[in-house]
Amino acid sequence: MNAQALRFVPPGTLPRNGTVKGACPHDCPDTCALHITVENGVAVKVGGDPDHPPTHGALCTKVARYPERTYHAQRLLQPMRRVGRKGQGRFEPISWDEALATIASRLQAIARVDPQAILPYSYAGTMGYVQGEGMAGRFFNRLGASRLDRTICAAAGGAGLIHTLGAKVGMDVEAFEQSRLILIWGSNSITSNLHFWTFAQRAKRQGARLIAIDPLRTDTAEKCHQHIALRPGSDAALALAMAHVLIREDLLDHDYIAQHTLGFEALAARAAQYPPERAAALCGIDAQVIIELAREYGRTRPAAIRLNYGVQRTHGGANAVRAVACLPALVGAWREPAGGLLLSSSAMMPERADLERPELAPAGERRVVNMSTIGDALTQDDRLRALVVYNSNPVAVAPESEKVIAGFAREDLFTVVIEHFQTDTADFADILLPATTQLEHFDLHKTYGHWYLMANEPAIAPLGQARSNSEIFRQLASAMGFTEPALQASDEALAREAIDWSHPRLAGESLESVRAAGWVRLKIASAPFAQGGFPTPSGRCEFHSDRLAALGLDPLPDYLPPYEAPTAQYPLSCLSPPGRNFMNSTFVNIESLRGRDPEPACMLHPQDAAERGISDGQMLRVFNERGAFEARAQVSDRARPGVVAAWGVWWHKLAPGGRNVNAVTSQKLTDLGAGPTFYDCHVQVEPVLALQVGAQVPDLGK
Ligand SMILES: Nc1nc2c(c(=O)[nH]1)N[C@H]1C(S)=C(S)[C@@H](COP(=O)(O)OP(=O)(O)OC[C@H]3O[C@@H](n4cnc5c(=O)[nH]c(N)nc54)[C@H](O)[C@@H]3O)O[C@H]1N2
Ligand SMILES: Nc1nc2c(c(=O)[nH]1)N[C@H]1C(S)=C(S)[C@@H](COP(=O)(O)OP(=O)(O)OC[C@H]3O[C@@H](n4cnc5c(=O)[nH]c(N)nc54)[C@H](O)[C@@H]3O)O[C@H]1N2
Ligand SMILES: [Mo]
Repeated sequence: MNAQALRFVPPGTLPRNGTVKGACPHDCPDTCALHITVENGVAVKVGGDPDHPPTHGALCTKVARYPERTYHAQRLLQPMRRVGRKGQGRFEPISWDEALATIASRLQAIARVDPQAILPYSYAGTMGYVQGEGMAGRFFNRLGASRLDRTICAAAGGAGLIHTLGAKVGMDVEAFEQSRLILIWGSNSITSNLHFWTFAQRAKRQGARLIAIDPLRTDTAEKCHQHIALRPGSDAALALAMAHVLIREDLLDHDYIAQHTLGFEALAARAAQYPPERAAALCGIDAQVIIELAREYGRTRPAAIRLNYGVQRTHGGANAVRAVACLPALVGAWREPAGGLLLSSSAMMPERADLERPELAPAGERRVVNMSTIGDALTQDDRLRALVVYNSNPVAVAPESEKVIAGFAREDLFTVVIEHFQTDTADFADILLPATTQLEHFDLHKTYGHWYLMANEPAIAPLGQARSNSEIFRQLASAMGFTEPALQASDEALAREAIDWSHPRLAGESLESVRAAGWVRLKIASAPFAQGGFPTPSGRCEFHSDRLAALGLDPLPDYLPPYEAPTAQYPLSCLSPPGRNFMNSTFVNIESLRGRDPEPACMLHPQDAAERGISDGQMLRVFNERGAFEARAQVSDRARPGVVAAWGVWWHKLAPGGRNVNAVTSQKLTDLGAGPTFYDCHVQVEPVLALQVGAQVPDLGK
């Protein structure tokens, strides 16, 4: 395939026929480069760019369906106003002028009394600088709204990395191909990071060993040479015991430790408390497995760790990431390009800190609301009077659904939702606004799983009356009477202002060159920490963190037991990892994908099933004191005994019984970063008798 044959369209022109360069907007480490084929003004195909190394011409099943999603009959195509009760999902069409005027007058009335009674709620429905927080952030800064702490995904792991390596930095995903040993730790890569898996497979073909560390024998674990099925939330104990063995057997890189780390003696003292036998008991695995894992890790070069966020969704999530992130420095794995660790490399992107123009905000501190406890915030904090939701579906994805739903159902809460579809959250909107999809708007994309900056050109005109997020916030700013030019910056200006173009990692590049090529690789040394130079205060990998000590916290990584232990009432640990055919709650409403995953499934071990008289394929009720949901039993020894797994975040209203797995998850927060603890959750499971299906849980208000 060559560029000529594809008839690429120059940036900024909508083709009648031709190929447009795009970027996948989703919250995924792969951020693929897209080729969008347009015929007679219609986007007929979305494919992967064969020349973009991380994408290597392949897309996941979901994003290959992007045209189906974009042209879906249920796309929201006009602004609407609520006519039914909150949550009922009944709306009538209104004009854009009326929608904007209504929102402006409601927000103005609230802001006159207390601007911090208004809260934006958004996450990574799109990862772009322009359609993400670029203009929205400016608008809410100018308004002086409450600030949202965007913790729902990566806050604990981010804090763990920051307090060990200094920032979200990590290996080049392409270098994994040359690794000799790859630990795939808390990651079902085939589902959630497919393009990494290609590099891991190439390494495997060249003789590398792959080891999965995961409570479940996932599709990924199944294809590794070894699978270590530890208990959820026990990773820090495993990593500290590995350190214990590495130290005891002197499998260390003394020179690297002396030159590029801080606090080795203190870490050694901590690791001394975790002999393999103790960790084995905590992890529910054999001590010998830990000893051999440590030996293999200490003796194989280059050794790489693909850590993912699955490891940080329990009480001690940040400490777990900290403990694992110490390992590469102990053995000097960072010396080679194919050694080290990758969780997120987003801080390697040379972005500017002021895209959202903090100086537009009124003087004084503004309070912060944690998005992961929005249920409590809306039901207990009566200061909140208005929510503006975009790029997120909190009613489905936030923990402890009954509280979230009760909060969104408040009649006194003015709620604006900007969406592609009438999601669970949209059902609670007072005003529902139609947003453009990635095929219909321009954006510039940060990435966190590879080292490229990506551009997305619009391929088609907005469908119906859909408008882009950036356009909607510009128009809301005007409707509110805000006159600052920064609130009218064009999409192109926002993209230009997102990035520090003078940074050496982008030497010779410009917005124009990125747009023309579709993507550029950041200029980063192939083994970025071979000579240390970590972005910590000390410049070293900080086993011991003075910053944590100054906060009165444990300066060393440690194992923190999960909040929820098995009890007689709720004996089963409930995980809810990503589903292969969905992206969080996105795509759940796309029929062709649901055809592959027709209803929520819950995997459980044959022993746990037998004890409860459950057979494969039977409908289950999964419950605890917070709530209940229903799912089809998948009886399989891929689950550890005592662990059940409900895949994917379903829309409540598309799940039998009207509830998804977040009915049972809790709002407790992680050790550092105030992140959610989705996988720190215990439940009981029982078969549903035919007559009871759907009878247990109250509906969403219909
Ligand atoms: N298809 C698809 N891809 C996605 C997503 C999606 O929903 N669907 N979501 C995207 C998003 S938002 C994110 S944040 C990323 C990453 O999302 P992650 O949440 O990191 O998802 P996974 O890579 O599936 O890794 C989770 C794995 O961790 C395991 N796990 C659970 N608890 C523990 C534990 O305590 N210790 C260990 N070692 N393992 C544990 C689970 O069994 C599961 O196999 O994926 C992105 N990619
Ligand atoms: N139980 C459980 N819950 C979880 C998780 C889990 O593992 N288990 N994972 C958590 C994680 S890692 C994450 S990241 C969160 C994700 O939670 P969310 O960030 O809410 O992600 P999505 O569910 O994908 O919803 C994104 C929404 O944004 C909309 N959207 C996309 N692009 C645009 C746009 O350009 N404009 C506008 N206005 N809207 C747009 C989509 O239509 C979609 O409805 O969920 C969390 N929830
Ligand atoms: Mo996430």
